[in-house]
Amino acid sequence: MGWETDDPARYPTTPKLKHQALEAPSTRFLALESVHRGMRVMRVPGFTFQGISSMSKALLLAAWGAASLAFASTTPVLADIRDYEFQLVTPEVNQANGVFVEVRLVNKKTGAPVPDAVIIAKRIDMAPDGMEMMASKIDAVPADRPGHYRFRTDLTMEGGWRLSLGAKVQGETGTLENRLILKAVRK
Ligand SMILES: [Cu+2]
Repeated sequence: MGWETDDPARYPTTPKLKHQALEAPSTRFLALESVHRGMRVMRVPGFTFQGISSMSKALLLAAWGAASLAFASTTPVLADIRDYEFQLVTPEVNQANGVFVEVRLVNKKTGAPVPDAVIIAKRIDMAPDGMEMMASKIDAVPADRPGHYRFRTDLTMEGGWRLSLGAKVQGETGTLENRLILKAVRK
């Protein structure tokens, strides 16, 4: 049900670490959210942010700073990796077991296909239809065009599926993370 990882020898991080890396945005969000919660707690009637002691304000600002720092430290400079994007070749796929989902990786600035990326994480689930727990097995299989990446999966139910991909792009630092929505339809 979790992320499946490829080529562990090449990227010898544990699946858990990878999972965390891929979930980093929500972790960061939680950090910020907890600061928000703290501020909300301060906003009880007659006890406004302005009303709290300068010591508490300092602590609050420190917490905010720590959260921002956490944001920065889990987000390497992604100016380059953000130039890339996975795109679905076909947004509608036959609802069946053993079907293929194909994506292309493009450089958004040039439109050029990008070959030889290494898919380090992949997951497919029915999050778009409110069934994030409903994940299916997914395997990378060879694609016949450079810059294309192909997966075999079981689309066990009609409806919206989310394909989440994590990839390393040759010559770029950071990890590309994309979530693509496709539709499983009866043909
Ligand atoms: Cu479902």
